[in-house]
Amino acid sequence: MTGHMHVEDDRTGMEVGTLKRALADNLYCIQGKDEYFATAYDYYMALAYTVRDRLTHRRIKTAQTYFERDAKMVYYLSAEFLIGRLLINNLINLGMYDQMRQALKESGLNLDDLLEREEEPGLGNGGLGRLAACFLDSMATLEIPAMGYGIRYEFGIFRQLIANGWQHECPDNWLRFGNPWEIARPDYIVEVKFGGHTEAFTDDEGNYRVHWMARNTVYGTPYDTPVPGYRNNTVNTLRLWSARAGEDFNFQVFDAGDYTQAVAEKTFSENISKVLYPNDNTPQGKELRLKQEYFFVSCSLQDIIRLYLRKHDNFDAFPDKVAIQLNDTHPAIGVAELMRLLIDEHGVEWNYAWDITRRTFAYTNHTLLAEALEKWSVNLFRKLLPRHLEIIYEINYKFLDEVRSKYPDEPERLACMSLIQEGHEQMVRMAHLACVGSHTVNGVAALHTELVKQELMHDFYEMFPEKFQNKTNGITPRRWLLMSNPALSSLITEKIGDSWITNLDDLRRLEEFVHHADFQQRWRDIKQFNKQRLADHILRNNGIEVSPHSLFDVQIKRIHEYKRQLLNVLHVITLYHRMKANPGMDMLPRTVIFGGKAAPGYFMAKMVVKLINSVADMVNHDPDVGDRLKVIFLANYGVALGEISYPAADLSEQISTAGKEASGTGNMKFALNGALTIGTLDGANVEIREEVGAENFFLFGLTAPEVLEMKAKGYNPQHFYQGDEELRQVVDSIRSGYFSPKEPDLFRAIVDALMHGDEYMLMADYRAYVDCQDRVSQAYRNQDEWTRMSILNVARMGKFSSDRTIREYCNDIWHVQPMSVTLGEYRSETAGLRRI
Ligand code: 26Q
Repeated sequence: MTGHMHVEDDRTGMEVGTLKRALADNLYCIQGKDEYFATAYDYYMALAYTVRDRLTHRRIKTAQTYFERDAKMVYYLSAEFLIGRLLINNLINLGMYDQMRQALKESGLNLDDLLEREEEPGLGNGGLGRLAACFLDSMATLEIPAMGYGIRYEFGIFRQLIANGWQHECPDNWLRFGNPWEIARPDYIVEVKFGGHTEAFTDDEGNYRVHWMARNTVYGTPYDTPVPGYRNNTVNTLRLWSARAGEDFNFQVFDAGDYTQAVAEKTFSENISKVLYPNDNTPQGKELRLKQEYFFVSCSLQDIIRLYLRKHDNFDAFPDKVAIQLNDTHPAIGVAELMRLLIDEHGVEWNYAWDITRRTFAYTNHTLLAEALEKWSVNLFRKLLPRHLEIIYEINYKFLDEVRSKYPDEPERLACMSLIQEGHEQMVRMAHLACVGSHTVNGVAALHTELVKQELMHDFYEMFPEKFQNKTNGITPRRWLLMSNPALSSLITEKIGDSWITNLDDLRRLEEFVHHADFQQRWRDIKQFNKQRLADHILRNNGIEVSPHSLFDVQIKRIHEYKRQLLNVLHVITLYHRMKANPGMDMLPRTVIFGGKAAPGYFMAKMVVKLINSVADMVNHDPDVGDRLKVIFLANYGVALGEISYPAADLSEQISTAGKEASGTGNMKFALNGALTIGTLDGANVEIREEVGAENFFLFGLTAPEVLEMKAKGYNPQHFYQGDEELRQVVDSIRSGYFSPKEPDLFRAIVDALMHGDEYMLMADYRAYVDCQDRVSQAYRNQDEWTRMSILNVARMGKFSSDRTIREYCNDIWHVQPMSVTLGEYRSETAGLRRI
């Protein structure tokens, strides 16, 4: 080291020369390679470690700042964080993208090639997990003292393979080559107990106390991943817990001689953080899932209390220093766990503990599907968490007393509101626990919140109206525009400056250019360029050539009946029949693109995947169709594939049955990238339409009240079948085996679902949808008009930045303030070593 060089420049500097040397050092010292032996993956790792060093410096400063100033902290508890690839995000947020590209170039390496080497962490299913990741980005960017807590799944969401049109699942062994972003913290290991029984006793002061004699212990090791804000010095932490069996595992059982049982259970506790449950909006009541939930919640709460007690010696200030957000009911056991920790472990008295608990937690609801509300059998609870069951009973007893005194003449309310559902098997209702134990309950879009208040949790709303709030979801403009659509970002920045990146409302200034012919032309060229990029991906992966001049009609999201991918297929088949009946007809060329995973046990969803692929096979190879229609199923849809799909879409399919999609966030990613939406009045579509203007949105279908009304009057799907010739043809062709000639009965279940019951009202909405699609095609023929609408959509999407959402959580729920981090120099003499 030369004498005059700053220590900071040396270890964490961002100049091209410094970066080149750091890359070489990391390749040598961490990967243990030189240029003769290094693989592309080694270069990727060296690059990632070089970035991590810059993050670490800021992360330590951030933690120090929060600690020294005893900041009120937000703890976001979520069973899922679908963060996506980190390298490019970290480069951009640290403001070192250009320098790093240059440093690599001067070292003979190409950044784009290395970016592709990163495994995508798939630690989530879909919307809920991705929302948590957008929130982390916004909290760091807004300088909010915050930490995410979750599970370090060894296997994330399965990789989807399509073979012969069917979905197959492959384990996602994402850690096999190592993860350069995480740092293990074995010094913060915590113990989590399971099973056994409880014993009451009287302590020295004569108080009633309970001892939980657990059957076994699992250890949680935290792994920290840095979360940088956009070009500030804040680097927050995502702390994920990994499970290990205890050393002295279960020795009582050993003594009893049941050796095999003990060893089997050891594997069982190490299974806790093994795999993400791949269900989305359909909870599976599996014992291992409940263990996962309790495991990460207990680890996190113990960690939160440990951090709090470094600055405090009693719990008086706990709710003023700690805000805990429950991302759905998955961490709702936290309500009982905090009570247990306060009462049993820290000797706090019940009423005081209950007051602290309720002032600490807030709960976000993400669903309107009554069947998707989490419930756990009381027997399972008793077996796994006997102390928590006692606490839940006690909470319930006191709560039902309140209900009784508020509504003395309405005893029927008790059964509806109880935390315990009676019946042949008693169940714990996690949403009721979360609601009773929180100061605030929020929905994720305006319509959703209204339906939570009026339908899903109406009794609770009547009893605690002040608890309920709306917090419309948002997405981070860093990942979903700046990073994934560099061409459009540059054009926008050229015209209005770059303030939109952290103040998305500034996109409004694009409206000024909406009539400029040259601006429109560049806007179109960029969409064309992004479509070509997706077309290349499709050619490589599906072997189908699609025209970037066709309308790209895209539906990418988890496969679920309520999301109605099947309605989209019915439209595709309609277009196909029209061309078969009239081969020469002038039809607007379309490429209809689907992507999404089906839960492995969800039969109907898997049948829909097969149907899409069967229709695609028929349509794509029919010479009568030619270039006018192509159908593509993109395998293994996830964050990375979303990043190339949203920028390439002309049309965004948001067609759920009204009243079923809580919010949707894909709808926002499309619109922010200049796609127009065809959609129902569901979830956040309502607010998107309000913002972009009804004239720039293709609306169709029943409204939520109309759906309820039609069902109440006795809905008969066959009425629509009889009354609509095109619909009849479509259903008949599926039923006759037209798309499955070798197995004519293959899609029987799909046809039956449509014709009998049609729970999601596809038949009722079919005509409105197809007519609306015809209007879309007409509109697309006028490219100037379409481009104008596309620009206005982007210009008016400001509301849907997750920065706005997080500001609202901070002001209305968490009551936390931003805290800026000042970056001192990195000096080894002030770092950790001097303490040793
Ligand atoms: C629960 C118990 C056992 C196993 C699995 C689950 C489970 C897992 C994931 C239940 C639900 C989910 C995911 C739900 C989800 O993604 N909901 C979506 O949340 C988005 C963010 O708020 C909304 O935009 C979507 O509308 C909503 O569907």
